[in-house]
Amino acid sequence: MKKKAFITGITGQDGAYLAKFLLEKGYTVYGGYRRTSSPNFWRLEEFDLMKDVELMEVDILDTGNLIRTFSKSEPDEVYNLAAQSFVAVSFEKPVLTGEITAIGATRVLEAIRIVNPKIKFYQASSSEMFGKAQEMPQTEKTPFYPRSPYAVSKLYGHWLTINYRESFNIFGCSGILFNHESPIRGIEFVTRKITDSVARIRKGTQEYFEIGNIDAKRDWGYAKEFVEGMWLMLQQQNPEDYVLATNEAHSVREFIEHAFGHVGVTIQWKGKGPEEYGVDAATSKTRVKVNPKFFRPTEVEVLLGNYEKATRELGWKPRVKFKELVEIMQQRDIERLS
Ligand code: NAP
Ligand code: G4F
Repeated sequence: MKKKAFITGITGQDGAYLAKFLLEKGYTVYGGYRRTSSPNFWRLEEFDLMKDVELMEVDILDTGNLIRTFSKSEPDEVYNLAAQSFVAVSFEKPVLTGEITAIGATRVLEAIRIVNPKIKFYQASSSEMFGKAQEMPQTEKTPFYPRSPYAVSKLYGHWLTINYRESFNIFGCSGILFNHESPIRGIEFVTRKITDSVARIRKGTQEYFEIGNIDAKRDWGYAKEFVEGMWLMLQQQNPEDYVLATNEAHSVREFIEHAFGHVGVTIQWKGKGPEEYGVDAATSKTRVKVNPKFFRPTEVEVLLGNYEKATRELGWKPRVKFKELVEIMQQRDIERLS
C-alpha cells in the first residue's frame, strides 16, 4: 500500500523539495498550508506539484484543526516544517515566534498522540540552537547556547520531541539542520537576498544592495539534499537525532564575492565595520553597503557542522558544496530576470 506523508509548512522552501522527493518515492503527499487572503503556492507551482499534492488548510496554532486534519489524512509520517523561521523577525515578534515555532511543535505532537501515536514524526530543529557555539565543529552532543527567540523556540521543539519519544514512545526524530539554501529560498534570507540583488545589478535595474554583518559564517548546504536526510531519519529502526551539514563554514562576505564573481564582477572592500562598502573593481561603482539596521541584537558568529553520524547511520552525505551552491542560486536568479 502507498505510504502517506503529511508536511506542515508545504509552502516553504523545504516543503516543496520534500514533497517532490516523497512523490518520487511513491508516497501520497498531504501538505498543510495556513489560511491567508491569498495563499502563496509559487514554489509548488515552480516545481509543477500543484496537481500531485493533496493540499489541506491547517494552522499549527490550532490543535483541534491538526487533530481533524490527521484523522482525515491518516498519515504514516508527519514532517513538521512549519515555523516562523526568520531569526531577525523573532527579535521583533518573540511571542508569535514562540507560539508557532515552539508550542506549534507541541500541538503537532499532541495531535499525533491523540490520533495515532504510531505516526512517525520529524521535527525541523536547527543549528541556530548551537548559537554561541561551545565547540567546533558542532555534533549531536554539543551543548546548546541559543542566541535568539527563534533559536530558543527551536530548542523547545527539539527537547519536546525527545520527551515525547521517551514519555509516550513516539517515533520522533529531530534533524539538527545547518543552513540549507536553494533557488527557492525566501528572499529575506541572506543568500537569496544576495543572488537576487546581483542578478538585478547585472540587469541594470538595481544599483547596489544593503547588508548586515558580512563576517558572520555559516555552513551552507543544498536544500534538495537535506530533505533526503529528513526522510532517511524516519526509515531507521530506532528514532534518533542527526546533524545534517557540509562541514564547511564560509562568510557572508565570501558569498557576496562568489555571487558577483559568477557575473564577472570583482568586489573590492573599502572602509571598516558599519562604514564598509564594496565597489566593482573595474568601474569603482558601489555595489554593496553595510547598513547596521540589518545587525541583530545578538549574533551567531559562526556555525560549522559535523555530519559523521548521518553518514555512518543514514548513509547521508552532502554533494553540493559552497561554490556550486552559489552558482546554482545565482544562475537561477539571472534566468528569472531574462
Ligand atoms: P520557510 O521557507 O520559512 O517555510 C516555513 C513554512 O512554515 C511556510 O510554509 C509557512 O507558511 C509555514 N508556517 C508559518 N507559520 C505557520 C502556521 N502558523 N501554521 C502553518 N504553517 C505555518 O522555511 P524552510 O527554510 O522551508 O525551513 C523549514 C523548517 O526547517 C522550518 O521549521 C525552519 O525553521 C527549519 N530550518 C530551516 C533551515 C534552513 O536553513 N532552511 C535550517 C534549520 C531548520 P507561509 O508560506 O504561509 O508563510
Ligand atoms: O540568512 P540568514 O537570515 O539565516 P540564519 O539567521 O542563519 O537562519 C537560517 O538558518 C537557520 C539554520 O542555522 C535556520 F534555522 C533559520 O530558520 C534560517 O533558515 O542569516 C545568515 C547570516 C546571519 O549571521 C545574519 O546576521 O547572515 C547575516 N546577514 C548579514 N546581512 C544577514 C544580512 N542576514 C539577512 N537575512 N539579511 C541581511 O541583510
